[in-house]
Amino acid sequence: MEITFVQGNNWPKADVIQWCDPYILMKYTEEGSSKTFKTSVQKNTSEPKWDQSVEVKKLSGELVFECWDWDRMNSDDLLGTVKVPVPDFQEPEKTVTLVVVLDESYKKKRKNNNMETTITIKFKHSNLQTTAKVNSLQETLRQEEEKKRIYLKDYIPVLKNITGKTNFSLLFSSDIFSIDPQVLHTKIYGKRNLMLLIITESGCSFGSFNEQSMLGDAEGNDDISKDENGCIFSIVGPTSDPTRFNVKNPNATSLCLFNGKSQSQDVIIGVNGAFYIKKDKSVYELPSISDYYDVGGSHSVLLGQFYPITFPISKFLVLQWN
Ligand SMILES: [Ca+2]
Ligand SMILES: [Ca+2]
Repeated sequence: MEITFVQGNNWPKADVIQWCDPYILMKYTEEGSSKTFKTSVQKNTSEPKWDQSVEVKKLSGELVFECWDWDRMNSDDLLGTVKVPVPDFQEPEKTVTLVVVLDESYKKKRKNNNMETTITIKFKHSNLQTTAKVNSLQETLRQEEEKKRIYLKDYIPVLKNITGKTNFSLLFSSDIFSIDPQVLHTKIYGKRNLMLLIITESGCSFGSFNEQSMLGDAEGNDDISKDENGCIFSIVGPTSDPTRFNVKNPNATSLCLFNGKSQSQDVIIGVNGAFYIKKDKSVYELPSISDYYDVGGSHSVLLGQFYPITFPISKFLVLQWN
């Protein structure tokens, strides 16, 4: 796991002339041994920003964060402490803001005494840990699949028509997983006959279908770069009836899973030229859709409005058909 010390807020005055020189000393147990990690010192501030990370393995017990003021002439001042159990979470990363239990003598020395003194810490699993966590949810996913078969009851005949296939299994559901590149990679990489299915809060439902499997590129993105039978479709949307729109140029990259480095940071997965899904569970349609897909004109066929308008997603599912 990677632990990142992001920032502190509303740290108390701890120096005579200047304010405070914050650093954090983290005490933890790694593979059974006691360890410490010290952040850099931020000078003369109540709002330190560290953005500093440490890699830790097999933590146990609790994490102790001691909040200190560095002093040039005297020994440093311990301002307060916060203790938390080693976090257990399924999503790839989790950011928490912890309230520091301040020493009595510093409680009246904050710029804003109505607000707590806090530290913000980000915990991030390594990719391998994320994969293991996601795979351990197989039973949950099986139950979710049963629920989604009921939920999709009215759609299934249409989806069969679009794919020409007869049955599906559920690989991903935004109701149990976060929309994250590593989680999606674990579930869909190398698999054929993938369908993205999006249902927006405004009631549109649409998606994509590809027969080919994803390949990785040098930048860590996964895509399907050639699929003659690739399509997007609308079930409920601006077009009146469920419609399949075929790809115009099978050589153009279609389904694409972004690693978060290229593209904008918040685009996670999408279909080139058609639509993209963001980490914040929203989706948008691209004006270039008519260049890539046989949509018979340039009007929006999925959502009714083009980017930069984004639509909150109610459900995002990935199905594998056979
Ligand atoms: Ca001091
Ligand atoms: Ca100081």
